[in-house]
Amino acid sequence: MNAPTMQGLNLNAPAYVKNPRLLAWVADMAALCKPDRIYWCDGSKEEYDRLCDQLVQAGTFKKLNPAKRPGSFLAWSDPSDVARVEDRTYICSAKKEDAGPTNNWMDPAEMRATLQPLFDGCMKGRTMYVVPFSMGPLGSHIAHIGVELTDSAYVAVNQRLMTRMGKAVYDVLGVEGEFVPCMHTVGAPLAAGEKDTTSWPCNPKVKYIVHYPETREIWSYGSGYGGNALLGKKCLALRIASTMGRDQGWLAEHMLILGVTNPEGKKYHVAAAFPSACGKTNFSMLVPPEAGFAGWKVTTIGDDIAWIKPHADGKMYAINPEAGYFGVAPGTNMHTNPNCMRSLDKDVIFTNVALTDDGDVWWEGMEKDTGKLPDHLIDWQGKDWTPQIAKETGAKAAHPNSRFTVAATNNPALDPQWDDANGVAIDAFIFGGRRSTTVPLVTEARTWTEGVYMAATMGSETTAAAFGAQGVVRRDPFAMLPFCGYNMSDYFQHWLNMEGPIAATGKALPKVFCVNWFRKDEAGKFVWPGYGDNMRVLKWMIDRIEGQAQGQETMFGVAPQYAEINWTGLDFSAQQFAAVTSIDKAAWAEEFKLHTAHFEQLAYHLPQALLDTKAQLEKRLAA
Ligand code: SAT
Ligand code: MN
Repeated sequence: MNAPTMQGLNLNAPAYVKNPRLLAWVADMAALCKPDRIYWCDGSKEEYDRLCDQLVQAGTFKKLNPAKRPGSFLAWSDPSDVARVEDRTYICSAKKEDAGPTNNWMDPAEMRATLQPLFDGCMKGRTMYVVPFSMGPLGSHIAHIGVELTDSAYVAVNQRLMTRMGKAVYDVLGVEGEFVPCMHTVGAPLAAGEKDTTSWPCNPKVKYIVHYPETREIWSYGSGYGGNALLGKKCLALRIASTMGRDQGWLAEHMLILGVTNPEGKKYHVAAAFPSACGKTNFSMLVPPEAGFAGWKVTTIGDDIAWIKPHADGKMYAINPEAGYFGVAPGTNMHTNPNCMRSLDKDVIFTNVALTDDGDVWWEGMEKDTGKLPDHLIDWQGKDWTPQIAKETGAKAAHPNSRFTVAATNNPALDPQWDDANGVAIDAFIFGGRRSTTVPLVTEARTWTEGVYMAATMGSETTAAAFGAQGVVRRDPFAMLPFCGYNMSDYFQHWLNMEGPIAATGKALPKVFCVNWFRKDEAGKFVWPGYGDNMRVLKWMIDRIEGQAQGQETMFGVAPQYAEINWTGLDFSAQQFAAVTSIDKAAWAEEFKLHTAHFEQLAYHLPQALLDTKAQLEKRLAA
């Protein structure tokens, strides 16, 4: 044991931790945060079980009925701590322009001065967990290591499911290796001798989710919720990694990665970006329709984040930096996502779903599987719930942003290459938002630049994954608006720059598609069935890759002809097809006005190529 003491506190580092910079940093942070003790996570099953037991003792976890949901737990958060807090999330680059107009910015020195007194003593009465993790397959040249210091055992156990966490990370780190320091506290220190009576410690008043892109640091204060507290996810794998990617020539994206294998055994890989809570997990676990798709298989590499590197062979290789799923529970059922439901059979941490009378979990949407609502539940706030109460008050049993945390290895559709250190070669990128009007079901960009334009101008109706009004269209370029660690216009340029090195090898770039599963009719009903039927669109994309579908030119790229889609087993008329693919000239004229406003906001460093593309599209619209 290394045993330097900091102000009387034993650092207690295991002998296998050999990185002097890490040891010094933990000592410094312990001196600052003043925890009662330090615990170094080894990532073992034994440790996981022990920490889960402690969480049960503390009242944070309820152990679910082992006959119904073996190895699983339910946590209910503080009612104020249920989503990412974008207005409390900061990119503290040295220069404000480098954070850009879409990020909150504060001068790094000023932010450090603000955080110093908050972190001073913030872990009093609590344990500081040292959580080492690899984002990406251990030792992969595309992967990066992070170490999170947290006073939340909930975070430690979630990190074991969400990342490659534990002892093996120190072997990769070695003496010299680099890691991203991730500081996290729930911001609820205890007075001397005070017992913690809260089952979800957090700071309901003060929250800061802070990134220093130049020094690659993350400091998170006051929240225990996923995206604010599991710092490997949005903070490291997107905000910090996107800046690393800009500097080093790769991409960190808010994308699922899936494999599609055709009946002849040829496999394709697709990376797809959608804003939070737009069905990324469902799409990544898609089950092709039985009729018409015999022999087709979809497999999951990742459901939320992709790190993508161009290679000298002219292909772009992607890994999933994560090792688990932190997905939205409501709406998930055997129809929308059977693979996900099967993933949730055992060894799951649920957060903010409802508890059934027999010790299992429930959320809105599960009634589709059972044909009826449960007679009685305890809702996510610990209150009685009955169908009658729901009818009278509109009370939801599960919070709309309630989540499950589960290891990827639980997924029956897990891709055999999901943990491949080299990643998989991407054949197509898909960009999609949630739009009830205007944007067609699917179009293919005619050029790389047009694809970047489509992604850069993506809009989506807001959801419960972030605090704030729901259902308003906001521009969410590349589904990265809340997750890009630097200036969005520089990010567009970075994407445009990707074309050069690939084109120089003589290889074709991945195709780029824009999709919208969410068009509604006059009655406000979704026209496209979505879910498994999205396979029909995926198949058309593969036909395009293989040069087997001619498509038809539209103002906004190449669209499928009705006859090019495999309709076997689905009753979907040419009229319905027109309703999801039509381009409404007046609506698009309005849409382009919104693109103009969006580009005006992003004027600083906005690539001229995007303005030129807009002018060309408007000319096509007028023609
Ligand atoms: O950011 S989270 O991981 O909490 C969920 C999301 O918004 O995608
Ligand atoms: Mn996400």
